[in-house]
Amino acid sequence: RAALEPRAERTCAIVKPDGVERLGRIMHAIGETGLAVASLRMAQLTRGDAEAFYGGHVGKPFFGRLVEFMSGGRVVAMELVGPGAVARWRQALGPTDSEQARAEAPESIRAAFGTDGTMNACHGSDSPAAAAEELNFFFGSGSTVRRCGTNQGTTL
Ligand code: RTP
Ligand code: MG
Repeated sequence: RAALEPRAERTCAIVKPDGVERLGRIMHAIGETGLAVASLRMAQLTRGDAEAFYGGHVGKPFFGRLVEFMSGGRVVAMELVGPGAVARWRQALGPTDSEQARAEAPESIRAAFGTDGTMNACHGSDSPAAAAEELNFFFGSGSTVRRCGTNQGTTL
């Protein structure tokens, strides 16, 4: 019966600009989580987009660095769906700091693909409510995020 089935949850994953260079390998790692890719979009964030997306971090010492990084190249945003998607994806990512990930979670995506504390390959929503907001940011009908990966001018 539907009520007894594990509840399908959704999360917002982003392959950050440093991860896009190794997108194929990261997609393979996403496949290994068992989560389904329900939506996918390549985009180029402006500084304003990055400030809005990470608005909860305004004022933190790393905020400027984070905004420069996230708007410095293309990203790939995805909607991942499956039981416990939020926690499952964050578990696959490992700790925020890539060096800490290599020490504490060597099998994790950030251990394999991240560089340091800011350039850490991928993002994951930290709650179902955050996931809903973030998915709306990239995939909602009112999204103003600039698409790329079209045949009309993507610059590699
Ligand atoms: P995310 O939101 O990207 O999935 O990462 P998170 O939850 O693991 O970490 P959070 O605290 O939300 O930080 C957001 C992103 O800001 C950058 N950051 N840099 N000390 C630093 O240089 C620093 N701390 C955080 C990272 O890109 C981090 O993922
Ligand atoms: Mg976060």
